[in-house]
Parts: sequence; C-alpha cells; structure tokens
Amino acid sequence: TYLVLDSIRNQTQDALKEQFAFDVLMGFSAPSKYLPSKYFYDAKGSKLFEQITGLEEYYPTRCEFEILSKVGSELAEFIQDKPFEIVELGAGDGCKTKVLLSKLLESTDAFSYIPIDISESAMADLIVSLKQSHPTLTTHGIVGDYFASIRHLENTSDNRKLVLLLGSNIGNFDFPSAKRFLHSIWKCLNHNDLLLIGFDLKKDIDVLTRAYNDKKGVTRAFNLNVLTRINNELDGEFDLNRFSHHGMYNPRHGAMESYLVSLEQQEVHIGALEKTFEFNPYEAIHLELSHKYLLSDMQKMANETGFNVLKNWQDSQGYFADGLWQV
Ligand code: AVI
Repeated sequence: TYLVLDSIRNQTQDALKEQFAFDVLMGFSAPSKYLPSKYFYDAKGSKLFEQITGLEEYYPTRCEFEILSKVGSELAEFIQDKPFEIVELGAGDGCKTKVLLSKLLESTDAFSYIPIDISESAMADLIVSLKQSHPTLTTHGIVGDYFASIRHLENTSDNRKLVLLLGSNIGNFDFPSAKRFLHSIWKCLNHNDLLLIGFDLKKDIDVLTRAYNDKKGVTRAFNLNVLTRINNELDGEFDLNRFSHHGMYNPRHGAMESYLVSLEQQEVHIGALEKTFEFNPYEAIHLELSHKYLLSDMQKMANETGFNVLKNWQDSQGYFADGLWQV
C-alpha cells in the first residue's frame, strides 16, 4: 500500500486543479511564457518519461544504472548503524533503485524503503512491482511533491537515513532553488545521515542535444503532453500540431532547455481561466531546464548546502556521477 500525503489528500481535486490553473495563468501571462516542469508528470507523462529512460539516445538512466550496480556493496559499508531508512525523492518507476536495493540486501536487511513520487499512478505501479521483485522489503510509498518530501523528512523518526535523489532530478531546479532544496534536506537530517545524489555531467553538446531530441519523438510527446493536460484538465483548446518541440543546450547556463514553439500566430482559449492567450509566430513556452555539472560544481553545491562529500562514482563513459554526501 502507499500513502497519499495529507498535503495532497487534504487538497481536493478542485484545489489541485486551481493550483494548476493559477500556474498556467502566471506562466502564460509572463513576458516570456513558461510552465513549471512538475506538470509533466501526470499518469501519461510519467509513462512517457519511463519510455525516455529506455531510449538509445537518453544515456543518463543507463549510466546511473551502471553506477548503482557497482556501488551497492560499497555503499553498505557506509551504513553501519541499524536500522535505517532509505527515502527516495522522485522515485518514478524505481528501476535503477531496485538494483541498489538488491545489492544492499546482500549485506543487510535492517532497512525500510520509502519512495516518494508526485505521480499516484507511478507509485501504485512501483509498489506492485516491488512486491514481486523484493517481497521481504518493508516499503511505505508516499505520493507527494518535493516539498511534501521535505515535510515527510522533518516528521519522521530519528532512524538513520539514506536519502536518494537520483536521475539528475536536481538538474531540473535552477541553481538558487537547488541550493534551497538541498539545504532544506540537510536541515531535516541528523548528523552522519547520507544523501546519494545523481548529477548529469557536462559533455559533448551533440550527445546532449540528441538525448533531448530523440528520433522516435518520445521527448517531443513528453513535452506536448503538458498542453494535452491543459486541454483535458482546464478545458483548453490547444492544437498540438501547431507547436513544435525544441530542445537545445545553453552553454552559458550549462543546461539543456526545452521549449514548445508556436508555429504560427494563434489564439488559444482556456475554459477554466475564461481567458484567451495569444501566441506570436515562433513564440516559445519554456518548459524545462536540465543543468549539467562538473565534478567541481557538485563539490561546490555540497559545500554551499552543508554537506561533506564522502565519495563520487562515475560510469565508464564519464557521462554521469553519483555523489555520496554526509551531514
Ligand atoms: C527527470 N529529469 C532528470 C529528466 C532530465 O533529463 O532532465 C527529464 C527529462 N526531460 C526530457 N528528457 C528527460
């Protein structure tokens, strides 16, 4: 079973919809239009993201899988005190985490696993598949966003914790927000608690560009799904054929940026907002930032948010890194 965090449960569907409507209103009224990337992850978006993680061009998941398959036993050495909790923020389908859990279980079974994810359907699937793959593991899933995750960390027992923030999820925050988020994790943890955090590393720009512009068009569908959500949930009238997906690397910011670009002058009505928004030809909606890091950027981020870096692991291509940070 899994728990839908109170913060989500207490808000009626209507309130969530109102928040979505408000965020769309803010994003489309801004001088440069944008939408927050958390709206990618409804049931369909989470499935599309799972598909992305299996794409040939999308290397991060494969690289981190390689790292986690190697580090499991080493990681067990850092966790001497029993019992402990593994809390994963943004667990998704848990595919990479399962390999880590299996490796840890070879050394100890004195831990429970607490995956947290914004998508209720992804959580339901994860709990079912964990029952099959790891039947003896104590698991408590929680549905909630990152801020709910922080509240969970604040309110849990004094058990030793290992927090997982994998898949370069931290890359989707801008730097000030990433620092604030990591520092708030640090504040919730006790001395010696651990954070295993994944970073996508800076690399050849063509490799990056391909990863966010796959041939099968899954990333395109992932981005366009946000407009489908507005159509379905907010009574929007977007014609998806009138927007194109644009994923590009910004070397000044060291980040992949995704946009939907309006292919023509158009007006789009959104029923729930009782408002029509105008899109100029080639006007962009900014959807996502995906920062790429150097090992020195990771070190800096750890220092600035209170953590000590115990260890860094990289995949064999040097594309991705996981850092083990300690409070
Ligand atoms: C979830 N996150 C780390 C992914 C990334 O690479 O920034 C989301 C994604 N967007 C397009 N492809 C994958």
